[in-house]
Amino acid sequence: MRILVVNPNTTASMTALIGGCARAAVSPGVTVDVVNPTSGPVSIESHYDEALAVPGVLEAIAAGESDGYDGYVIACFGDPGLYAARELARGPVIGIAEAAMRTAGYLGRSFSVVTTLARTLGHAQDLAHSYGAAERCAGMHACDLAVLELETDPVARQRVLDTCRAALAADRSDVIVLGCAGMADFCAELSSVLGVPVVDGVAAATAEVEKLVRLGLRTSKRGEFAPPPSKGALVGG
Ligand code: 5HY
Repeated sequence: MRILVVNPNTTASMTALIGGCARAAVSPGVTVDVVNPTSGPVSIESHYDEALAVPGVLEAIAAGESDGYDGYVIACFGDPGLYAARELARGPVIGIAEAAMRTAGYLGRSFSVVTTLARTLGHAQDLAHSYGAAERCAGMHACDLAVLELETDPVARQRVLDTCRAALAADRSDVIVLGCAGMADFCAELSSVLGVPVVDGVAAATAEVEKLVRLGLRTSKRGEFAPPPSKGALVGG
């Protein structure tokens, strides 16, 4: 089995971090490759960033189809390009936000999302509604850290921990969902300190792709996720 994980931003160190967490989530014998677009935003923190990132995500998925990958992860909490990617791919395509929210639903009555910048909270709420997870989401909270500060700020881990603790208290929730792929390597430590399940969407999504492929399940091509109508070459593309 071969899974392709796409980091939609162009920060190589974050792609490497994502790769390590994704590989730790799969069974022996499952190959996980990780890529990021060659051009696009270094981090995705706005609708504008997300719009700029989607073409690179779709190029990676199209290349993965040519290379025969069995399934895909979109490793950014906004799940950029998820539905378009499902139109291109034969196998499953799982975004880390959807995977994390659905996984959290198995572990407690309610979950809290802890993400980076407050400006992304609305989009995360929209995703929760679109995935049918909103009624299980007790609250969404921002650390007020930029995505790349997760790697560079020496107090980032403490900031994330403090925000998780405050979220659990304010929301009286049972589970934490990490709202950024860049938090993936904080997951085990946070869960140990907080004493609650902490879900990292990178691991959850990658394990979900393995499960679906192992069950012989693929994206349905019957309706919405059928291949896009051919439009010939992109004008000026
Ligand atoms: C992510 N941005 O997971 C999101 C997190 C966010 O570059 N990778 C990014 O803040 O939406």
